[in-house]
Amino acid sequence: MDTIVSSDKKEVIISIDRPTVIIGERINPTGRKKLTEALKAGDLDIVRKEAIDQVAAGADIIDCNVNAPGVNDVELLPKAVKIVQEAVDAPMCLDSPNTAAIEAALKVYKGKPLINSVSGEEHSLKRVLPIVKEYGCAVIGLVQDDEGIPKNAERRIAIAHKIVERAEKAGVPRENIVIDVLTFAIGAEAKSGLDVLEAIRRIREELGVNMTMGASNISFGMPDRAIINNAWASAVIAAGATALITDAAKVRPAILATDLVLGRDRFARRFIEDHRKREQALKTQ
Ligand code: THG
Repeated sequence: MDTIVSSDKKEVIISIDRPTVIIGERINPTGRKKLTEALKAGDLDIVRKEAIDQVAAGADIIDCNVNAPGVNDVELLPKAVKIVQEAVDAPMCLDSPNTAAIEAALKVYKGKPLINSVSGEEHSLKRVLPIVKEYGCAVIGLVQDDEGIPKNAERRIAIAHKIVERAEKAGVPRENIVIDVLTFAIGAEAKSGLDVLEAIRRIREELGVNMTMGASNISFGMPDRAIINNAWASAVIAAGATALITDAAKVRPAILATDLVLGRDRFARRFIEDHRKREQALKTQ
């Protein structure tokens, strides 16, 4: 199953038969004071720079979240979209809990974006799916419902089924849904990792949809986060995730190595190319 997202200049295909797609997570004020302050002041210079740096680091799609207390993202998200689309060719993932901001951003976006996100919660299904249908975009389906993030694999799988069914009823084809199985921080919920891997395997078998996963949430509150994020990226890709929301600069080498050992990098072309680039960068330092 192919999930296609695009800008006016570039198309990206998410598929189990292709290399893992990297959704760059860095345009997000969570845990970033400087970015939050800049966004409050309406200053989008960091947003532009992050878009350019992430593409240089190998991000395929740029997630854009400018939602923070004190920021009117109905106004700011469309501005950020324009700036990112001027700066880079990569398609975007429009990210906001505020449906009005998503709609405002869709009005100016050129191409077919990914929306982050709809969930299994009633209010979300009702509000977001009609917009996804109207604009013909793709959407991330968070495996979470009115009772919160499930604490076992079974419930995660059931919510994934519910999201796909409701989307198809609303006229959104299955290939435009990318399920996100969501994980807790490993420090808070030790069994969560295994549940998520089981859910990914079963959802792939039962629904065949593409799946994404934030590869940085699992390590919140732990030291050496990059090591944990890399291990987690390998595990979820091996289980069947096809797109990761992550920091390309820190996690891409591990993703390429995982694609290589899983036979998703023909002739090791991508891995070797990336190795050469890193070697070159070291030499010119
Ligand atoms: N699924 C979906 N969307 C998501 C997530 C997900 N969006 C948000 C998040 N998870 C992915 N994005 C981030 C962004 C930042 C961080 C983690 C995940 C992060 N920030 C550092 C911190 O908070 O300490 C600060 C980074 C810095 O200063 O450079 O870790 O799972 N669909």
